[in-house]
Amino acid sequence: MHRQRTRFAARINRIASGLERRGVVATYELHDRLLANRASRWRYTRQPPALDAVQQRVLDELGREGYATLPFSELIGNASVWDELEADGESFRAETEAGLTREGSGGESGLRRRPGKEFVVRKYAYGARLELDDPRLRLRTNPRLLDLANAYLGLWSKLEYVDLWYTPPAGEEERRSSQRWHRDFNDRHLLKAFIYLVDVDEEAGPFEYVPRSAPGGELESLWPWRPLGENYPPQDELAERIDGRAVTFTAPKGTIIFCNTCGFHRGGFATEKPRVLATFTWDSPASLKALSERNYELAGANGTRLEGARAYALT
Ligand SMILES: O=C(O)CCC(=O)C(=O)O
Repeated sequence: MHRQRTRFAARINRIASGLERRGVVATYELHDRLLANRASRWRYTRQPPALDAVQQRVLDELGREGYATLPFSELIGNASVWDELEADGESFRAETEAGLTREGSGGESGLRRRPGKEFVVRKYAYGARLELDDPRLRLRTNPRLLDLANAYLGLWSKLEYVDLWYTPPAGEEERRSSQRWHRDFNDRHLLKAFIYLVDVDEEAGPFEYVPRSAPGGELESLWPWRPLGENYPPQDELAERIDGRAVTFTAPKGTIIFCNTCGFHRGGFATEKPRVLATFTWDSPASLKALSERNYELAGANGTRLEGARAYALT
């Protein structure tokens, strides 16, 4: 009797989660095709950003390869913006290393990690409360970045995720989770930026990417992106199919990497040295309606006012 009940409960759960999945996919498709994204495409078309030559080059590379990389200072010439980010990175690094030392001696570290991806320490993880006039948010709404994201996605995007990451070296463990090849589940319209805050060589777990594997690229049909689809293919088979085409982003501190992570990517497999970076994700309103969740909320405006695409990205 008990066994039967358990089986019955498992079946009901399967049906319920199957229905839930279908509901999520249907909500996403509806918002992508008709509701939220249509409105945000319309806003973009009415007020397209004016890009300069550097932004245009990044946009062209992103369109062709699914990624683009350049020195942060080439994109954002105002040195104080970099100085602020670098200082933020340094204090996060110091706090994290102090926490890891406490953890190593059996104490409470107070470090933030996400379940399933414990190998990355995050400044915010979920539930950050950011003020509009917080210097850390200023970079995130910097038009040099946001205009590019919107031009690439062809709509007014939402800033979904902002964070600093510290990946401690883990020796030669097995690759886990996002250290393995995968497509991100968040959205079909997705752009991430990773800004290296330390020099990253092979031992610091560089980001890696398969060019032209995002939707629209010639490798899109390899285990293609689907809402809630299978996003981790068999690793050996994938390696065989991409046949050495992956790019490894070993690069100096101050490098920014833009990429569409609907394409295959992996990273953060730091073996000997820590990796510290800042990361942002822009996606479409449809994603926030169905597939993803912001990792921050706005705590208050303190008299700062944003308008147009910048306000839209944060609300
Ligand atoms: O840590 C990395 O380099 C990869 C991160 C990643 O897979 C992701 O942000 O989706």
